[in-house]
Amino acid sequence: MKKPEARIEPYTHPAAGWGALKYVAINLIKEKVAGGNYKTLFKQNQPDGFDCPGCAWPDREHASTFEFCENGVKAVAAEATSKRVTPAFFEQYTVAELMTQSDYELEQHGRLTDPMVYDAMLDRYVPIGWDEAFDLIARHLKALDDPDRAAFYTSGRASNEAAFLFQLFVRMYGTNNFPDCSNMCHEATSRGLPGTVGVGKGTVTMDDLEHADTLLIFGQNPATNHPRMLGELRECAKRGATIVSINPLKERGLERFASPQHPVEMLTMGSTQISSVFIRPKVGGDFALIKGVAKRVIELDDAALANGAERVLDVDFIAEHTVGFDAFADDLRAESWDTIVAEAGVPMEDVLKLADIYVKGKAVISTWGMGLTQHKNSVPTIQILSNLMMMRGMIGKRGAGLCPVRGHSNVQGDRTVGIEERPTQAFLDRLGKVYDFEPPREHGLDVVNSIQAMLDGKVKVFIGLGGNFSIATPDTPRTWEAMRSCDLTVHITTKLNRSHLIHGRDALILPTLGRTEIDIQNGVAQGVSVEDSFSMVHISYGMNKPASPNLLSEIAIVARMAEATLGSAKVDWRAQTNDYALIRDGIEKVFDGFENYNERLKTPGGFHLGVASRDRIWKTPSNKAQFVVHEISVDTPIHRARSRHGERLMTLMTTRSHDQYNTTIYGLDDRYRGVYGQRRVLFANKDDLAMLGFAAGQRVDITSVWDDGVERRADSFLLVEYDIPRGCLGAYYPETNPLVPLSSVADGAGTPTSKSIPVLLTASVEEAVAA
Ligand SMILES: Nc1nc2c(c(=O)[nH]1)N[C@H]1C(S)=C(S)[C@@H](COP(=O)(O)OP(=O)(O)OC[C@H]3O[C@@H](n4cnc5c(=O)[nH]c(N)nc54)[C@H](O)[C@@H]3O)O[C@H]1N2
Ligand SMILES: Nc1nc2c(c(=O)[nH]1)N[C@H]1C(S)=C(S)[C@@H](COP(=O)(O)OP(=O)(O)OC[C@H]3O[C@@H](n4cnc5c(=O)[nH]c(N)nc54)[C@H](O)[C@@H]3O)O[C@H]1N2
Ligand SMILES: [Mo]
Repeated sequence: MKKPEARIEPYTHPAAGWGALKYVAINLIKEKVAGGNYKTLFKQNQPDGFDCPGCAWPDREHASTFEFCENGVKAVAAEATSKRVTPAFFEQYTVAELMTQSDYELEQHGRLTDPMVYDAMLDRYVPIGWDEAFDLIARHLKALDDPDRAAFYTSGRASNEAAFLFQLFVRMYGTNNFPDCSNMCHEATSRGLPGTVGVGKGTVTMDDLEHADTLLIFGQNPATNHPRMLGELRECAKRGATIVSINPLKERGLERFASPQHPVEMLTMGSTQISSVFIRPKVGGDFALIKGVAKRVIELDDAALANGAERVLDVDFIAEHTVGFDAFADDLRAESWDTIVAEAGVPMEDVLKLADIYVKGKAVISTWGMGLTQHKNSVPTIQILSNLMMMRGMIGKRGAGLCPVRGHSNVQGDRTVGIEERPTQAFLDRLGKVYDFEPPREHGLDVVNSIQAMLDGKVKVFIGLGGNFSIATPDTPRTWEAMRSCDLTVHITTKLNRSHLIHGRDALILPTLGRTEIDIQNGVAQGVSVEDSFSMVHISYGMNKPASPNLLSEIAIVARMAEATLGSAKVDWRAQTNDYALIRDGIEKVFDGFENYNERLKTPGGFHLGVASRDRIWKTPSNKAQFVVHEISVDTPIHRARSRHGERLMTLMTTRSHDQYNTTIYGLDDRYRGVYGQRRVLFANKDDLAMLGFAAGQRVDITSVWDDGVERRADSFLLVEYDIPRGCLGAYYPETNPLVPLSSVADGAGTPTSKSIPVLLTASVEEAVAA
């Protein structure tokens, strides 16, 4: 493979546009997508096609026109690649040899074709029959003295059917140990919102987006991670809506956008301005910023009241629908502006400007991504944001609402159908009744706690339904030690990744169909269903020929694991595999909102699952939306580290580049941020570079500051001068995951704090040696 030229070159064009088309062509060639599979791209998100495995942004009524999305194409092309990882491939390399390849190289080998088992004598993966593989799993699971000694991971691409069957199998086996990617992603949303509005999901739909006059986009980079969202934002901007980006970085894609859907814009080299206002808190400054805005709303309302002007608060909404407002308002009045400004890292004018925009809005939507959810105070941040929206009744009315933008295409659906380590007793009662068994009642392990339990010798079997656990998770060396201490690791997967190489004593790689592939069971093509960020559930049918005749669907793999482990006395697992409609019947019986599931999936575009808070029904203990009081913490690990190390202490955020899908690296460019041919870069403020005595272009080593005596480092990052607030640094995930301490998590959510890592920089040892 020719190594691409590494360079830094600021990007001056609008997002998407011709640049995106060019990159699409490059990707299709690189992935060697076979002729017939090109047509798949045009069936993405079509009524009779498949759900894009890219992201969880909803589809415009599962659109009838082809919605062009560069990163959607990359996701599809990665699955439709004609490259294959066959048993012959595994014969060529020992696992130790494969370990020397980069994550990018591992991914580039293509689709896995056959089930493989680890042979310790050879240090190689060798072929295994499916039956033997399931027997091996069953033997390990049955040998454990307690079902809680196994952990069952789910990544958010798994369909509702696969996820539901997986949780049924695991709960019948006897544990609630369900670490999932959501634990690292929107967990703070799922834990925070129930405390304020009762439901851990967003309240808006596409119709609301069409009627909003103000959009506040917190900590999100849609041009890269939810490109189809830009099409919607473009419409909003054209309509005259005010779009504010609240982000330490001025992400290029939120400035200007050229829509490939609109030929005139493309041909005239035109573009649409997206965000009109950029508010740039320091990393982790959102809680203080939002609290400042809320305080200002109170001040404006007090003034309006004094002058007999129109109230700023929605007093009717507050009176009829909420509890706790007085204590909340008192706390805001008592909060110090100095603390707000210092902790938000923005000038007072910015707080006032944001408050002004918010109170002028008649229909305000707040969206958010990982910039809000991966900090120690993420749960309070989500709660104060929903409280801010409640102050003006911006929930459950047309054009307004809460809009967490999920990551994986079915991460929301997986949680809906029971992938949840902290299940409610009511759900367990119902599941147990429908399937005639006594489910485990104790709460189980999330991602971080699973890793800790492995380190403590308490979890010995790991089974992963998709994902790349060893790379996506924090504290890489400790996580690897944890995984290697297992008796058995199993990965149900489409492509080779590092997690397959960080294995237990016994290890299996079980290759599966991707969502773009035709899934025939019992002679009939099966569809699966997924739920997007707007709680729309729809069916998805694969179109491509499977990558290998020896692949099983995820559902078949789960069912056969279950059958081998538990037998078929309670559930006829084979029947479920033969007809996925039977699994949906089960989902319908266990969960509200899925009435006539199979029938309703036939509606083009699917159906809305119903979100109580959207209808102003508050599923909280008080049956009202709740205002909650949180203080601005000035004693966080970051504060403590800074008091020890002074201004040299930096806060590091880890984000995605434009050429990756989480741990899957498609290419080495991040063109909107001007980075080409490399990933080990570190964005830093010019004044910080001067203060630290470094220059752009120099390489540095990064060390985390944590109090457990463990050295955590990531070496040799190229310093790039960047427009980022002082005291903050940015780098890509997953290269920086060794820096995230396992014990550094969001309070109440357990999410690794991947967006706020206290670090110090030193000149790279490599560089020092060379000099
Ligand atoms: N092409 C592509 N699409 C994807 C993915 C992918 O990797 N590639 N991943 C999918 C998944 S699983 C997810 S969860 C989503 C992720 O989508 P995003 O939420 O957009 O994820 P990130 O790139 O991690 O970071 C988002 C933004 O947070 C900002 N940020 C960092 N720290 C802070 C902070 O303290 N405050 C604020 N306000 N902003 C901050 C960063 O500058 C960045 O713009 O995308 C999904 N879609
Ligand atoms: N430092 C840092 N760490 C982070 C984040 C961050 O922003 N910063 N983000 C976090 C977030 S938001 C998330 S969601 C996690 C992601 O964590 P994961 O979901 O575990 O990771 P992915 O990279 O999405 O998983 C990719 C792998 O999934 C497999 N795969 C792909 N498609 C399919 C399929 O259809 N079926 C099956 N069975 N397997 C498939 C392929 O083998 C591929 O290699 O990472 C988290 N980690
Ligand atoms: Mo995610």
